[in-house]
Amino acid sequence: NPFKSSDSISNSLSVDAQALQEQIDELSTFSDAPAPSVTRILYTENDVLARRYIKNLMGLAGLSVREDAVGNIFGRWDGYEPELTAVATGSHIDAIPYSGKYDGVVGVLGAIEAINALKRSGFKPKRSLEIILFTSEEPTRFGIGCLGSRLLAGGETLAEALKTMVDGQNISFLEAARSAGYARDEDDLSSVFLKKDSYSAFVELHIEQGPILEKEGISIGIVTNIAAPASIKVDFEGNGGHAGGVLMPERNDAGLAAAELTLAVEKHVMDSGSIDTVGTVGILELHPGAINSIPSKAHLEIDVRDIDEDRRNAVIEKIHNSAKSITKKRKVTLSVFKIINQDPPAQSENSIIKAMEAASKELNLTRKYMVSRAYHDSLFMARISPMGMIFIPCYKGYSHKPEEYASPQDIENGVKVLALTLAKLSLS
Ligand code: HGY
Ligand code: MN
Ligand code: MN
Ligand code: MN
Repeated sequence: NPFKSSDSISNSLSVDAQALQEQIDELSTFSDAPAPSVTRILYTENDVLARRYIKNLMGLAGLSVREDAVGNIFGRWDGYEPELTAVATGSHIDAIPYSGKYDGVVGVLGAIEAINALKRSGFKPKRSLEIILFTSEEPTRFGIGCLGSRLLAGGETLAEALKTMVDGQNISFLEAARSAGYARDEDDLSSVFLKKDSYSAFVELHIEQGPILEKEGISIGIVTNIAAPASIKVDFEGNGGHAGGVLMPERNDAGLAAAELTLAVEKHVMDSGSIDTVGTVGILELHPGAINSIPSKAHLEIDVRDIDEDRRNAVIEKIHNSAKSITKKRKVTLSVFKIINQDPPAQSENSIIKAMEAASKELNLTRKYMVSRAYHDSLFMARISPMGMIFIPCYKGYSHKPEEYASPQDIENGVKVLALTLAKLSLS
């Protein structure tokens, strides 16, 4: 191995930024929404086409490719001591409706290009390097985020729940998985669970999805911890009725109950005592959804996060109490109040933070420690492996919308830091 240490690699690393940009653009065409938006939902035809595109690039990079029962895809570069636990990296390529083309994608295509750059530099890994394409990071189709990485981290309750889970069109998870060529002849998904020490390190490259790096003109974000996400589903039910014929004192309007709870979410979040608490009602559906019919049912989905788990849980408690008091005051029924996920935050591993910092320094890139307010597959990989995340700036912090953008230079910087970090961790 011409490189006994990783610092001699930094000046021989060459990233093909143009090819990478072309791949990002080509991948974005596998979408159910017209450009520049991207919609790519788990197990849909465009998801399958995108997966095929990535598997092909993994093959061209000389990686051996395997897939698990739910479609997590692994591309491996064997090290010269293959019996050692491997170093992993990766991210996701699924995209929520009408979003952008960089979220997740930079950490998958960028990881393949990082491997290509290491190969071009003559580097030989001691620990094998493995790229993971997590099967679905977004919650869009089955209402729970990080489905693939939760299972890899040993999500027993999720594996059980998936046997009966259906999407908005009443298609079961297993049916959808099988339509994409996964979950053959097995209802039991425990084969997906990874053993505890499968990896000596896991590192994810991702756009910041926030404005700090761009605003401060800093090239690299070194993530110290990932905020704790939670999601809640709520249904209110009332008698509904004719918008003209029913006088106001006779009504128990489910839509108004949902509106009041939505404002209560904002109030409890704002009163948490910290700017780090955030809350969103991203889904609010009224039934029957006719202008002249009093809503008889309202469905809302609440996303609450904080870097402090107890503070977040206290807000959830208050939201639940508000839902109950609104129910009494408006004489509606609270037919559903279901916490879908209430996850702890994750801390990055110090040794990985040091490796990412050293890599950024060797590449003369400005860097900054920061929190990830978005969740990522890293949040769950942290349960079975030491974890680290590398952020690159994105335009005005935009994400989850078509204006999402990261420059080829910023992407190249991120790929180089990832490549150098993987090299260091592989030789450790
Ligand atoms: O919502 C999130 O934080 C992630 O981007 N899915
Ligand atoms: Mn996302
Ligand atoms: Mn993402
Ligand atoms: Mn994410």
